[in-house]
Amino acid sequence: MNAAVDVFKSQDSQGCRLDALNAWVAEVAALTQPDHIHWCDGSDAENAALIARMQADGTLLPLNRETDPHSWLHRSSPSDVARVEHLTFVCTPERDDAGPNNHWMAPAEAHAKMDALFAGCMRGRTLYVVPYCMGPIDSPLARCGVEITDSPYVVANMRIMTRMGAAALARIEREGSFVKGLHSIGELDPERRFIMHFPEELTIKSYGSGYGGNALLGKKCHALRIASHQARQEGWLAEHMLIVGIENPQGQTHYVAAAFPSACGKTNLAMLIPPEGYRQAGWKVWTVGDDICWMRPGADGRLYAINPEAGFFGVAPGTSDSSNPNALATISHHTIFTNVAVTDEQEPWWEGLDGRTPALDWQGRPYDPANGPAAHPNSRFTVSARQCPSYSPRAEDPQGVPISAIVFGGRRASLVPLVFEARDWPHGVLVGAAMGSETTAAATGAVGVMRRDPMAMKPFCGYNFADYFAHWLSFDQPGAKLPKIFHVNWFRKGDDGKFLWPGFGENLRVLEWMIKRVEGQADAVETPIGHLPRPADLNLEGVALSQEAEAKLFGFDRDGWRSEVESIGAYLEEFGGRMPGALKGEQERIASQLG
Ligand code: GTP
Ligand code: SPV
Ligand code: MN
Repeated sequence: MNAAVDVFKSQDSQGCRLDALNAWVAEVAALTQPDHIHWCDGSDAENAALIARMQADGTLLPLNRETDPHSWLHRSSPSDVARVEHLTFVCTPERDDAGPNNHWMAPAEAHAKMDALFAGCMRGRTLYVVPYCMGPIDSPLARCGVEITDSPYVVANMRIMTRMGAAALARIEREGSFVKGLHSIGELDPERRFIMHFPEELTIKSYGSGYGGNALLGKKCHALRIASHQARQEGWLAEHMLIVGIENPQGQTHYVAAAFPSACGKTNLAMLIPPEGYRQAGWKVWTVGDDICWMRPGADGRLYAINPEAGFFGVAPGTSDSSNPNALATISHHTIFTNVAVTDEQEPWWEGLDGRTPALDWQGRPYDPANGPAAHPNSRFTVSARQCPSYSPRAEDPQGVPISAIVFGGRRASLVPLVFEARDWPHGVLVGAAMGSETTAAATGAVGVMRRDPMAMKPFCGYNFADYFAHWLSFDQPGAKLPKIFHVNWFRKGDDGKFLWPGFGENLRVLEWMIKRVEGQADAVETPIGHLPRPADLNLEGVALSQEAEAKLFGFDRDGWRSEVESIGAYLEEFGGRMPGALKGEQERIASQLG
């Protein structure tokens, strides 16, 4: 497959629109010195050859052919298991354009640093040119990119996560523009690992990691950090949101977009299975996307959204037949598992799956509870969205789906009630900007520490949050028919430290209330923080909530909110004069109502 060093894709075409791509590939090849260059076409034959090669060198380990046909296990380097936010940079000419929410480096310095790492790094390796499209290939909302990588594992994952190959290359040839992503796994040395973004140059350089968000450059690097910058210039939004369709018994479907921080429930909500009573009544749930949402106003003033991805890179631990049967069905074949455990029958296994005891842990050692969890807490599956039983028939609609409600949420053990509704769009933007959540294993560092994570974009916004909030506020224009904005918290804990809300499928009860609010058919109580339902406003039939649970999930703690809103004010201050006055005004208004 890699016999020829084919630097140029179409050398013979005159004035070809791939000139820029050809020139870049030649430049990167001269820098990185690969033994071979392979242009990916995305075909089955190409994928089979890559997989055979990875099986031969141990990058992919076979799983049980009967229970998990065409699925593979990848064990990463133990020091390369999550995103590295402290090594991720936004490199704008002006530091202030990246904002206090990003690590910043001057572009020239960052290029020099990265190019020194890339020099000669592909000697003895194959350079893969991976053309991809984020979004349905025929969608005006979609955008293309090309990732150059020396990792066949990255190629195989990109093939699942994006529209990769010949069709994407044809679109790039037509449009002439694309995002450039250069990636090498390098030596997988955490000391020589950087993820650099150059939004003005539509360029990404990533070195030293093979992990998802650091290495699959179409995902967080392109579809969020670079795309958020483009979206601001072009009048749309690139968000860390799932997209789900909720069909009521009358057959009407409302689409909801929800931003929760990493490992806080997006995949689960996107694939929700209605509780028994709802199923019988005719409720259905349709998955459009589980991680990223691109949306823009349509001619009718509503926001229309696409999922730029073609697959799911989902958290394995906690996925079970009771929590997420749709995910379990989705990953029953043609799935790449990364850092899960295996049973003695070579079946993939993780904490929360079932009562079995695994044979080998995620590092391939005989399982010993003294070594910690069998599966890494951030172990993941990569799988095509088309395998999902609830995959929406509208998921590939080039025009996107109209959004009725936007939901923000995080892990908040205390204070924050189950659900509340923002008064209007500017208040909703404040609710998103004020989001807080306890950190998870999706990024390296301490787990369970509360931090501000506005709109679940703290690790992913490619520019200054103050400008980002201003961009959000700018959608509130005459003629706009904007979604209602809500905030949820599935993770409120009781005095015993246990979750008070059953979560998962039961979350549909909360979504039903939201949809009824959108339709003007449900009640709520007005408080300074927004509209809260009373327990009677939700359908709680069949849910046994203790008195403590009911009080905490539906209660409004004025004193607690007074200090929360004060801390939100202090957070907004961190952005200085660049913070839009309208947002500070919202915060001040709520603070004064709280007294
Ligand atoms: P990323 O892929 O990192 O962006 O994460 P995500 O937001 O898609 O998170 P995911 O749905 O994979 O959930 C992460 C963890 O939260 C899993 O262990 C789930 O079991 C757990 N979880 C999801 N939904 C709920 C819920 O409603 N209640 C509770 N208690 N846990 C949940
Ligand atoms: C997240 O961390 O939010 C993920 C996984 O969705 S990654 O692709 O690694 O960013
Ligand atoms: Mn995510």
